[in-house]
Amino acid sequence: MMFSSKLALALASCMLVLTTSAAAAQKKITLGFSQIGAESEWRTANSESIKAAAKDAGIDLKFSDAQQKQENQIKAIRSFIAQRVDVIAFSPVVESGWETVLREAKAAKIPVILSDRAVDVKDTSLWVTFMGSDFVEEGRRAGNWLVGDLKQKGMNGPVNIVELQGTVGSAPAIDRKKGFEEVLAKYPNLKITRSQTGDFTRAKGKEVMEAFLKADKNINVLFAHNDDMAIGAIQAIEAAGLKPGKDIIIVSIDGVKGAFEAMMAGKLNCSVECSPLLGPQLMAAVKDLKAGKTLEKRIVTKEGVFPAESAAAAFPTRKY
Ligand code: GYE
Repeated sequence: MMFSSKLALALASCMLVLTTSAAAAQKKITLGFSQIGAESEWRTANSESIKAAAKDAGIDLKFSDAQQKQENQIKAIRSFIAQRVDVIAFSPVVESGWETVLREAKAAKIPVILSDRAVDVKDTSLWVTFMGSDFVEEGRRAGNWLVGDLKQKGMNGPVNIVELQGTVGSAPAIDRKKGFEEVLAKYPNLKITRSQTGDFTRAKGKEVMEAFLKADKNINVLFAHNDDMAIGAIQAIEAAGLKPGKDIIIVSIDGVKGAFEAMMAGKLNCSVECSPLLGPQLMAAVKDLKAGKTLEKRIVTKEGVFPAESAAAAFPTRKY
């Protein structure tokens, strides 16, 4: 009797261990992701990368599209907190205004990963890591490519540059401008004569370029903070009877398929790469966090520069 009750107890506890470990194995990690919207080819590729990588990693992804509105992102993050997800990640549409909601996530002990864009908060313990590109460096790369191209073309006189900025207050718009201007500062003959936001969209890029062209007959160069705005601007330039890529030199950022097509058609001169394929590294970070590992505070994406001459050779291997 003594023996059998001990055995029963051992068996019961053994089964308990088995069932709890099976439950743990079955309990998927949940990740709440707040995406900005679908403003560009880049963003669409980024969303696809995140969804595919979550599936591959067996992570339960709660994906929310904010349609370019910060208030929608804040709402989404609050709902992730209420649902008690394991990890929250988001791509902040603008840099400022995140303190309150990030403090709420911290109080709920849910770690937050910044994907693609940075936030401007004093207390950096409010997020665990920021993964994405170095946007200042991208701006510099665009500037340096331009300087080399002008030199090659023997354009030593005054050069008038118009700029299509990204979303006002966003990290890539602020930083790309900064990096580009840093290079221009060394060349007094290169001047930004007009600069306005095109909100990272084709439609806005086209509209603002139309206005630039109406007001100004002396535009030599267009620097667009992303390819989509450059592609919109190309339409405006053609509609004005000018040749994009020839009458106006165009350099933009992202390296999306549409940009490669424009380069191969001779309408875009250079695209600086910014990879949207952040999904796999995001899922790896989520798993590392759940395994109790400490993450690097900054994970930088590796990228290149594609002048038009290299477009046809690189095109078949492009993944976005
Ligand atoms: O360059 C642009 C998109 O944050 C890096 O956002 C991203 C930028 C990208 O809309 O096309």
